[in-house]
Amino acid sequence: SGAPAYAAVDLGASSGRVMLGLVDRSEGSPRIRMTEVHRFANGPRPASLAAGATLEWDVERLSGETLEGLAAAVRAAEAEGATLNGIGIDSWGVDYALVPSGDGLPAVARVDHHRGAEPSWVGEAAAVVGTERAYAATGIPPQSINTSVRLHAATEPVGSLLLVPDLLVRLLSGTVGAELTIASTTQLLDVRSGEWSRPLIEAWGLDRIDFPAIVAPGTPAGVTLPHITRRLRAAGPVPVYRVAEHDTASAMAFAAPGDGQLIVSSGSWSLAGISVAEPVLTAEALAAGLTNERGVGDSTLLLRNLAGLWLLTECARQWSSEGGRMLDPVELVREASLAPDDAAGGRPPVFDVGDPRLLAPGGMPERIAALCVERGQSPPEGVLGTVRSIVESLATAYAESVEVFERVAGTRIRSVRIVGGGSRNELLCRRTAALTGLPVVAGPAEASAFGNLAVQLVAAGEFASLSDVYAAGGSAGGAIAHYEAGEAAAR
Ligand code: LRH
Repeated sequence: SGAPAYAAVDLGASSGRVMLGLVDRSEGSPRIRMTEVHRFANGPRPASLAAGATLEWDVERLSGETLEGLAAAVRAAEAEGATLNGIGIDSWGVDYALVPSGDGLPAVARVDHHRGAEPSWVGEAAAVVGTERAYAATGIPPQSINTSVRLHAATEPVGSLLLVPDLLVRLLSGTVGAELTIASTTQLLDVRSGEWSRPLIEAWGLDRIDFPAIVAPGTPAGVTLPHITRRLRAAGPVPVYRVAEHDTASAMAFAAPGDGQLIVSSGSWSLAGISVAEPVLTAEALAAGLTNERGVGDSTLLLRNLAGLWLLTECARQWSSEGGRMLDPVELVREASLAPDDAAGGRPPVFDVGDPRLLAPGGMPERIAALCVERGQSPPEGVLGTVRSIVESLATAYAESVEVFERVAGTRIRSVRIVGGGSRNELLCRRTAALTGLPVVAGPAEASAFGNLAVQLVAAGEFASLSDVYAAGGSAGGAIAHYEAGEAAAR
């Protein structure tokens, strides 16, 4: 009864949120309203059970916050006379749990954090399957965050491999599965067939692990288990969908191959990339460190995995603890943006935001200063100098990405689209427009949550296509600001 409502659980590496999407058909053409019903901070904590791992996620907290948010979604839907008709989960990539095989039983599991120290066997794993072979098979270059190298059969209890969203789908519905987009972040998926790569799994000695069957985004996963339905105080069992469970794939679900845009999903990470019809597996793509990950609708996302607002939140965390006063990263950027771009001191120092030395937490301002000095520049001055250096370095990396994708994919980029939290960062958008010389379209800020809803809405038959969903999404699914190929924002 009532208007249809759907809940998107979007777990980011620095914050999680639950959004309620309502389809309003009262005025002829449908409109989608998306409201936030729950938000919480997220981040790494020191690993409690160290078998190589140094950082982990607080899985109980993630599950608890997810359930609390879903209960809030049920209440918010009821307040609108609506019924919750679906739930989807998306999260950051690569991290996983190994849980006892088979359906049923809520999963209580350990999930290591990809920012933890590189396991000692990474070199060995890379030697067993050479870089070129692994890239040709999976489309993923060597990266210390890859699930393929974090997994080590000898130190892990054998069970089913569940990526984070699929772990939560199991908690909610009791069913086991592996959604395509999130599975494609592991470096264990065959880039052509979209199935687990048996030859690589065997070569890496991971064949005792159970790899659940891969399903496409939008596949129903079952309904909430009775005790979950009761805990959410839902009127009845709620359908659970495996959406585009990789947050990056959800954030980029509006993109289509050949659309001429460089998309930057700007959150804790910056994923700069393009949508392509076929994977790009050339030596040039490998040399540029490009990943081929799955997008919606049979597309491939060709991506550069760069640091993002993580640099800023880590600096703010350190400055807050040193200064005894909480500094808000958003406020810091606002203050930093008040200085003119070509202030007397000139351009702030620029460092490589793709440098793997920026992966781990701790000592971020010092590490950034060292990277600037390493490139023959002066270190950034003070808090605001460091903030400007971070923003300038991110914008520089986005601008370099235009050149990289034009060269490697042989395509022409005509505009830049910044989605995710970074789309609200005016200084970042303005500097990206200045350095690329291209128009920048910013938004939506909650791009992953909207993509999550979009896949559910099509799967449930509310809309015929993803583009229809985006057309009905207003600013929840579209632009929040436009920047000319120069400086100012036109609203
Ligand atoms: C961004 C992201 C990215 C990588 C990283 C681990 O949130 O999903 O695409 O996979 O997390």
